[in-house]
Amino acid sequence: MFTIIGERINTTLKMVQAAVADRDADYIQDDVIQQAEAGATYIDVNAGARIGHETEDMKWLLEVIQKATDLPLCLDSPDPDVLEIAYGLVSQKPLVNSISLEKDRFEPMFAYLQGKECRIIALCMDDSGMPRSVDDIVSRAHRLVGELGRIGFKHEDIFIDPLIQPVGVDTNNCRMAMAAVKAITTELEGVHVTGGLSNISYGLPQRRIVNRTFLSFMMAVGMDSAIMDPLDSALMACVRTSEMLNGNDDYCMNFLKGVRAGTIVS
Ligand code: THG
Repeated sequence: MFTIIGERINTTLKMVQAAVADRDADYIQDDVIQQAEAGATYIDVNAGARIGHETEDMKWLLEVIQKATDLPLCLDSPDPDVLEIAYGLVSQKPLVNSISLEKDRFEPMFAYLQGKECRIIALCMDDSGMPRSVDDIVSRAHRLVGELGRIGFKHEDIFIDPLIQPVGVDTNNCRMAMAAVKAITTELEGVHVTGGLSNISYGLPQRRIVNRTFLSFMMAVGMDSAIMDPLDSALMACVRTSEMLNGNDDYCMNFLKGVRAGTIVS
C-alpha cells in the first residue's frame, strides 16, 4: 500500500499559521478530518514557521489534532528537541520526520531514538549538503539504514527521503532521483521511499501536472510514499492508477472502487 503523508498542517501555509496564532482548533480539526477522509495514512505536523513558538505550537497542534482523528502523525521538525517532546505526546506509533547524516542532527536523534516505538524518515543529507549525484543519494541511504539498523530499526520502519530537487533548477533532477530510488529499493529490500513531492515543480507554472507525472515516474521505480496534499483529487487518482499499473492492485479492485465512489475520474 502507498503511504500518503498529508502535508497540509504546516505553519508555512498562511491559513494554518493564522489558525495556529489564533488557537483556532476548529480550522485545524476540519482540515485534518478532510485529509483523513481523502485517504491520508499519516498527518504531517510542522509548526516551524513561527520563530520562537515552535515547541508550544507543536504541543497545541498535537493535542487538537488527536481530538479529531485516530490517524498516526508524522512529526515534522529539524529540531531534535522538538521531536523528542512531540514523541512524548502522541498516542499512536508516529513517523518521526526526520533524521539526517548532519552531525548536529544525527547525534542527538540517534541517542534519543534508541528503544523508541516509531518509524523514521531519513534524509539523504550530510554536512557536505544536498546530494549532487545518484551515488551521493544511494551511499547516504546505505549509511542511514546501516546506522538505524544498529539501534534496532527494521527496514519496514525506515522511510528514505532522497531529497527531491526542482527540475527547473537542473533538468537532470528527476532522472537522478529515479535512478537513486531504483537502486535503493533494489539494494535495501523492504525500505520505504518518500519525499516532498511538490519540490520537483518548485519555480515552474502549472505545478500540479508536474507533480502528478513525477509521482507516476517515481512509483514505477519503487517510491511507495509521498508527502503530499491528499485533497488534490487528481493527484490521489494518479496514486491509485499508478499503483494499479505497477502491479500493486489485485484485480484492479482499488482502482474500480475509486471509480465507483467517484474519486477517480478522467
Ligand atoms: N521532506 C521531508 N519533509 C518535508 C519536506 C520534504 N516537510 C516539509 C515539506 N518538505 C513538505 N510539506 C509541504 C507542505 C505544504 C506545501 C508543500 C510542502 C505547500 N506548498 C504550496 C507550494 O509549494 O506552492 C503552497 C505554498 C503556500 O501556499 O505558501 O502547500 O521534502 N521529509
